[in-house]
This record gives sequence, C-alpha cells and structure tokens, in this order.
Amino acid sequence: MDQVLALMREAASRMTGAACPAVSRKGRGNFVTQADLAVQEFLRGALQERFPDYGFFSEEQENQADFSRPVWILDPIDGTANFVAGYGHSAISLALYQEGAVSFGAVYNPFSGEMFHAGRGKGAFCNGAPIRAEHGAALPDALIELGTMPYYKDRAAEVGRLTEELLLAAGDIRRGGSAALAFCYTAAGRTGAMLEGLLQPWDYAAGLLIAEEAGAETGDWAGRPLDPRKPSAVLAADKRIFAEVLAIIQKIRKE
Ligand code: LIP
Repeated sequence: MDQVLALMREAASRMTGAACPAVSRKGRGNFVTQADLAVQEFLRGALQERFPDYGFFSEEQENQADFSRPVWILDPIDGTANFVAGYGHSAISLALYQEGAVSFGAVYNPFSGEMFHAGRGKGAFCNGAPIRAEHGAALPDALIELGTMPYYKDRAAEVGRLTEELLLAAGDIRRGGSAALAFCYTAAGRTGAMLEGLLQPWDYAAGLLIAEEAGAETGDWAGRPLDPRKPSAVLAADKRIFAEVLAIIQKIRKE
C-alpha cells in the first residue's frame, strides 16, 4: 500500500496552502471546492487504473457503493470548511473496505505533513512511527475532541449539553474541524477521546481503523461496534476512559 500513500501525497498538491474559495455550497458551512473535485478525480483515476475491479465511494460524487466487492471510501478533503477559510487543518481520508471490514486506512494532512495509516492487524503509524491510543491522563485531566455536527443545527442544544458535561468531567475540550484527524489524534494519544453525533462513512472509515489498530476502544453512542458503510454517531477513546465518556453521552441522550 505504499503506492497508495504516494498517490495521496501527490493528490494533496491540489490543496494549495492559501484559502480556497468554495465552488458550491451543499448547506450552511458545507462547501465543495475545486480542490475537493481535483483530489477526488485524481485519486479515482489513479486507483481505478491500479485496481480496476474495485469500487469507488466518495463524498463529492453521486454514488451507491457495492460492498460485495472491494471498495475505496474517500473523503477528498475532510475539514472542507477549514480549507475554505485557510485554517490549515484538513486531510485526505482514504479507506479500503473488503471482505466485511476496512482492511486499510490512511489520513494525510498536507499542512502538517503527517501521514497516518493502518493495515488491519498490522498496527497504526504516523509518518512510519508506531502510534498508540494512550493519552496518559485520567478523564479529569484529559483532552477530549468534540465534533459539533455543524451541518445539523437542530442538534446544537445537544452539543451544548455535551460541552457542559465534558468540561465538568474532563480537563478540556478540543475541536479541530476534521473528524478524520480527530480519530488520528486519539490514535496518537494527543487526545483521550473523540466523539461526534453524526458522521458519513467517508468521514470516519479510515480514521476508525487507525484508532482501532492504535489500541483505541471504539463504538457508536449505544456502545455498539461501528459499521463504516453507514452514517453513524462515533466514539473512539483511550481504553481507560471509554466507558466514562460513553456514560456522559448516554446521560445526555436520556434527557
Ligand atoms: C466534516 C467533518 C467534521 C464534521 C462535519 C463534516 P467534511 O467533514 O470532518 O468533523 O463536524 O460535519 O462531516 O464535510 O469537511 O468532509
């Protein structure tokens, strides 16, 4: 899969460092840029040339994935709102789903130069160095990344209550604006947990494998295993605090 990582780095050359204007708007704060489309088309062509029998399921195209065969799952730019604003925290997220699970995942942030990747059963890495989901802090001192579901304003009050409860229980909250990178930061031990109330398969398929291979505990907001073929609420955490964070989520959900 080194060739796939190289293709992702090459695709990222289409993500200029400056703020990039949106070419269309799917909703409030939900943009598509020329770079999204350029990254997607480059990777679609390069992957189909090398893996002609594999499917391609990507954010910026109309598609229904046929998971009876291997399928690439791509978010060409995760953290698009950040990218439009020149915020410098966005990533290409690519996963390979085959034989009932994600077998490979990679998340590349060209702004930091960090390539996170994992193979199922082969560990998780950042720029080739092994990473572990060991934050080293109990919940009262932990950093927790809370995704705010900006495309779903009807859930703002719930996000507010989660913010309040997490601030009371944890050391502090973080919000980077890229779900894929949030999974990777938990995988690298930079945060104790990441959670978000609704993500699409392309937002989390790669990051989920990277977090799991780094030893994180993962699940939906009922604590069930995640199926990255479907939209879902997500939680990934250092095993030592997973249950405590899940309990906070479930307390809010019962209100
Ligand atoms: C985004 C995620 C972010 C989430 C947004 C959106 P996009 O992906 O990375 O964490 O809060 O709702 O899903 O739209 O930038 O590819």
